[in-house]
Amino acid sequence: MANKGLLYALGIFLPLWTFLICIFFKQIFLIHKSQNIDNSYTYLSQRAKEQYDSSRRRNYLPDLKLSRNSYEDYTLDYRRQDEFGCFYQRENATILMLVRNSELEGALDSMRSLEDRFNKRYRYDWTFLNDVPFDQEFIEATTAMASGKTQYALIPPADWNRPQWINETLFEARLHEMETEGVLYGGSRSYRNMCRFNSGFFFKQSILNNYDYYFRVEPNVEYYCDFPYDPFRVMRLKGKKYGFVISLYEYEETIPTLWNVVEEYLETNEGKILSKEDSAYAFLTDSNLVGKYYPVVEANSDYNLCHFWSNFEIGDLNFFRSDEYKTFFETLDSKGGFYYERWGDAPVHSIGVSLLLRPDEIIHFDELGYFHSPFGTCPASHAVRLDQRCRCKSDDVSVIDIEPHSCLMRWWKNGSGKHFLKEVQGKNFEYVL
Ligand SMILES: Nc1nc2c(ncn2[C@@H]2O[C@H](COP(=O)(O)OP(=O)(O)O)[C@@H](O)[C@H]2O)c(=O)[nH]1
Ligand SMILES: [Mg+2]
Repeated sequence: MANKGLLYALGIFLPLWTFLICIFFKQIFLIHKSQNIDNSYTYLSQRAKEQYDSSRRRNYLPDLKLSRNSYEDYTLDYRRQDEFGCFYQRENATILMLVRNSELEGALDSMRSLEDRFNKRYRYDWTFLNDVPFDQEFIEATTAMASGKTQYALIPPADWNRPQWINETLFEARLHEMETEGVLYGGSRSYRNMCRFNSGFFFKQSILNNYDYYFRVEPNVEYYCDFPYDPFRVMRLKGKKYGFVISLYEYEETIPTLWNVVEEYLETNEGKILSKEDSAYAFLTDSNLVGKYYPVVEANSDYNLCHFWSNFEIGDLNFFRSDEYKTFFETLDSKGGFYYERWGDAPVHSIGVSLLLRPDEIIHFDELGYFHSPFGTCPASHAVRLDQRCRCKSDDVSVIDIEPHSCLMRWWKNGSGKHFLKEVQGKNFEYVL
């Protein structure tokens, strides 16, 4: 009877016990597995933290090169404490925005982005310019958004408005014509004032008198990555006078006669300015095959239409204040092309700096991710993007860097060059485009 009872008990309880034991081991297994997953997550995040966080702090990593895509003999590691215990030194520079009251929201978006990515650590002044008085709301909101001092200036009418000597009948006719042809901003009067002001007058504003460098910012732009250095400091220490991030082809219908005037200027000033060989003249005129591409548009003059996109620019104000640039601007201005055509400040600055500076005085900031509709730039290296907390991908459709309509490859070829990491390894492979 006892055996029968035992068998009966086993018969009922054995499957139950087996079931319970299975569950027990399964739980152990799952706990173990999740611990493994947790461990691997911990390991991965720890590794990323070591790799990127510490490099951001830069306290105990080897010096970083100025550009992770280019090779520099020495570094510009500003983020270390100096001997006075101060982390960030500032240059004599200001961030500069020409803006309308109605663009407040866009101005704040740009400010928030630049403060986050760069300026909150340096607290550079913000200077705002307008052709009409800024309103209270604009001043309040932008001052609240800035980490540094803010200042506001009204542009004198003589620096903004169409000069008296512009032939009104011709001007109106051209305006109408360009509007009918669908030229971008072809029918806009204020856009022309803005382009002429940015070409020849912004640096004359008395509010900028005591600064050496400016960083132009427009409403509705975004800076995709943390700045790995203070670009103003790079400019000063490396003797740069103009910095850009995007370069592309200009719409020729906005500047049909600009290059003729430039050629006149070159002839008249021969011997007084850099020779074509010493300047970046070739960047403006090379229309040969570069890499896989010819220029996307065949220009009617020797100018290949390449220009630096001036909604982002960092420049040396003393260069723009120089007699050479003054003569250059005045020659162009005297022809009336800012009004009879629609010359943009981007080609004017670009031609000016390319003719009057040595290529090594112009810098392409290739780590500063940036977006101004419709184009952007994003660092090509995955490691750089993580290191600098970038919010872009280099294959985003808007990223123009090595697209056919970008002039960047022409800059690498004809400007201050492009060097690649392979050279660092001492093999001295030159990448020839
Ligand atoms: N104060 C003022 N700023 C202007 C005016 N027109 C354009 N801007 C500014 O000039 C810059 C270029 O103008 P934007 O409309 O962005 O031209 P786009 O970038 O060429 O499409 C921006 O910073 C604008 O805020 C204007 O009439 N008055
Ligand atoms: Mg704009």
